[in-house]
Amino acid sequence: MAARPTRTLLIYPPSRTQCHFSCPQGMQMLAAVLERSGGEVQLLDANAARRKLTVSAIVREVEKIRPDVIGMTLLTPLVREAYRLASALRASGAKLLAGGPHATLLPEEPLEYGFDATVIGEGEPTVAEAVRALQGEIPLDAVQGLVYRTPEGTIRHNPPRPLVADLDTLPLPARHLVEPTHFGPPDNPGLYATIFTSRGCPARCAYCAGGLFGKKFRFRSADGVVDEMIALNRQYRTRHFYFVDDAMSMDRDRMRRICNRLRDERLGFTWNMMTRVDAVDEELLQLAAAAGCVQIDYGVESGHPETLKRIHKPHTAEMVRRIIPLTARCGIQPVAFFILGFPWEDASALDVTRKLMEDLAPCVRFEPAIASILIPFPGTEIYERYRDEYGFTDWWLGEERNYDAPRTDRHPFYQFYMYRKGAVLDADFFRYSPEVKTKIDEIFRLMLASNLRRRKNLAKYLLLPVLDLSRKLSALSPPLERAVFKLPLLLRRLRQKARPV
Ligand code: B12
Ligand code: SF4
Repeated sequence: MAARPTRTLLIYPPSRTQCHFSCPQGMQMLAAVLERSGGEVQLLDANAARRKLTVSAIVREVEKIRPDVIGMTLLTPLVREAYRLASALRASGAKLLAGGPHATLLPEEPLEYGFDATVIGEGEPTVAEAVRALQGEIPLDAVQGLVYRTPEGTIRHNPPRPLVADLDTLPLPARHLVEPTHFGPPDNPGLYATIFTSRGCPARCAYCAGGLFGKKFRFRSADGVVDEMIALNRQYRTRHFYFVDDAMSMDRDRMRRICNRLRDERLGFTWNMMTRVDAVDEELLQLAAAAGCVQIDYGVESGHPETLKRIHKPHTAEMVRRIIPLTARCGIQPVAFFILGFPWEDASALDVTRKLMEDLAPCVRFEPAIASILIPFPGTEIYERYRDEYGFTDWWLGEERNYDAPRTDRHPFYQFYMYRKGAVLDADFFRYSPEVKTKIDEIFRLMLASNLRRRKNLAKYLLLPVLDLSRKLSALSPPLERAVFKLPLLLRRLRQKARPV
């Protein structure tokens, strides 16, 4: 009887605060490669919006699936849960393989927490060989890009794996393995699709935890990208797409070719992209709008010239002042991401950023996200430079500073509402002064007030006065604030549980 193919289960470990409206690209890409090499693959995203899974629920699933190898994606703030999961999965007998941004930055760490090997960087060229090696079919030392423990107990780093030279040679993500109703409502499961069209970035922003895909930009062909959109539309009726590249329009010629085809073929799709302020101009923005682009996310980060310089941002505040209103004039919603609280910033430096935000407010939508307060990710310049001074070495392994936890009990209602799942201010990586904390609060209020102006419901009028009352009461008497806002806090918590963001 022929041996059954190796069964690999790819798991995205649980986050205590986040959920996904589409299945992460990385898992689908790895699954496609494993299928191409003749293996059997299943996907388990513990953060699927309509099917969040806890560690014990995943263990039960694994008992049913009985995989030979389990591959896990490691992100820094989720790594504590991932290690807890790994230890719970040891009993299943499956070999454990780590990959993803955190595993790439610290490849030896997962080996201390129950993993058998780590794949560094891009997974596609390595994953199938790594699985075979873990099954004993080929020697572990024959797999480039693999880190593992030898039988003698020493850790071995094999030579690195070269980056994929031509992204068009990669298979399309294995979307057929994804259960769409785990991510979107039953009447519209293919809500939107994420597409990755380029990799790499030569910039080295001091806070950026990217770098997994190398310093050189690599791009898929324009036709390959549009063909994928058309195929998705035919198969899943998807009409809205979200390009998750770090800076999609860096190759402007390719961007023009993508837009020209979308416009000329009148496909009627809409799409969002992330890009850099220095990677667009008026002609490109007009073309993108005509081709269905409805939103562009820009990482503005700061309005303070010294901060922009110190974090090596490739744009200036003047460029932001020009490009963001221009994006809006072209009919595309600009969304701006900011990072507050760089360790050298005092309240007056934050005021400069605040001024830029006020100037942009009439046209921009702000994204007050978890990362709107600086997080020192391992491997970044910020982490290396400040970890000793502020004592946050290896913060992701402890509970105290792990912000992937809704520590709502400590927050007055207004903070809980504004930072949503954010406990980053609690983690207090950079021991902010009370003035800086107050300024950060004010700026979050500004972002919220600006976004509310666009809302068409009652929240537009009621929310800010309610939040301001909570703020005033908590300054006066925190116990009084807690008593008055007990019910709203409870309702808000329940709502977040029912419909996580
Ligand atoms: C889209 C995105 C999101 C979306 C995810 C939506 C979705 N459904 O996928 C949302 C908005 C939810 C999100 C949230 C967060 N994100 Co995010 N996100 C991204 C982004 C922009 C793209 C991810 C992607 O699809 N990449 C494309 C795929 C192909 O790459 P990949 O996932 O890395 O997988 C490849 C390799 O890593 C490797 N690999 C991955 N897993 C495995 C597993 C095995 C076994 C193997 C062998 C290999 C392997 O092979 C894959 C193929 O080459 C990246 C930036 C980036 N350029 O990657 C940030 C990024 C991954 N996010 C990041 C962070 C930190 C977060 C948050 C934790 C927020 C925060 N700032 O604290 C949250 C919570 C995490 C969560 N997902 O629950 C960081 C991770 C840094 C780190 N050190 O961990 C990144 C790198 C951004 C950055 N530059 O800082 N994110
Ligand atoms: S933040 Fe953006 S531009 Fe800066 S290094 Fe990261 S991916 Fe590149």
